[in-house]
Amino acid sequence: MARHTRIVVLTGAGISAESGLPTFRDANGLWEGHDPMQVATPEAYADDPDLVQRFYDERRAALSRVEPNAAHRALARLEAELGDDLLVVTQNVDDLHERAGSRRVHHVHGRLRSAWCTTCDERHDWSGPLADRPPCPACGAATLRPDIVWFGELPYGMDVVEEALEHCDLFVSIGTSGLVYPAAAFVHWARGATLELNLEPSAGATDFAESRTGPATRLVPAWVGEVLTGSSGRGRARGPR
Ligand code: BJW
Ligand code: ZN
Repeated sequence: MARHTRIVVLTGAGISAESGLPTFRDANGLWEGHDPMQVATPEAYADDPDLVQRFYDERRAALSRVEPNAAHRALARLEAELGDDLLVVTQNVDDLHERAGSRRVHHVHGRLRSAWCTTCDERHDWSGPLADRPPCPACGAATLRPDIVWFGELPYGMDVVEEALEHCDLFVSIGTSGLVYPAAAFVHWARGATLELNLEPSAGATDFAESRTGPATRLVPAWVGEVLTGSSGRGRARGPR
């Protein structure tokens, strides 16, 4: 394995699909007749907070019924070898990377298992429902909302992501449609080689130097194996566009 290889991995809903969590934009993606993209907005929360809370309560509850898959576990294995030279940036709000053993995981769109009090601005680890309006453990106000980044809100820790992308040798995007910004632009911010792993080519597939198609549970362990054995396939260097 090449020494001093710094890798940034971006993951999206596709990496958790084979664990049983639905992606956002797949064919039968309606929730109680609503498009999830319409529910995951500050406007929807202002109009119908109960509906939005139930949407996230159900997804938080679903986490205890699913397990990390071979793709999550392969990334944890890679971190065990690379340590600080690997950063997983995830758009996912599930906790499957952590449960697979990854520690360097940065959730740009927040976490289902966190609640944010809009009165005192504290965040609390949270595993139960929020629709029944529990009091904030810090200030007592019944103003806890899902700690999730909705459209129009600022993703978390973009400074950390920018810094990592500026200094990486390889950027790998796994299971994301490339339709939501700023994550869709990370491939342009990355300094090194670029590689996409997806079930089918994403909207931005041609922006990557190399793109491989197939299920994450097959592609990710295979790619991690290549990195760990030092064989080819760490993602080709970016060529002229
Ligand atoms: C498999 C697989 C298998 C399946 N194996 N692969 C006009 C132009 C440009 C930008 C904008 C615009 N108008 C507004 C914007 C900005 C907006 C945006 O991007 N809108 C677009 C719709 C155009 N973005 C924002 O508002 C963001 N904030 C922002 O921009 O702030 C300003 C700013 C930022 C930074 C610097 C300066 C200023 C916030 C975005 C928040 C997104 N929130 C959501 C919901 C909350 C989380 C939740 O409820 O879970 O995040 S939306 C939803 O999309 C969710 C996801 O994280 C995100 C990405 O989806 P993802 O993961 O890609 O899933 P899918 O379903 O789309 O794709 C699945 C993929 O997996 C597919 O490709 C499949 O092929 C693949 N797949 N099975 C491998 N087995
Ligand atoms: Zn509070």
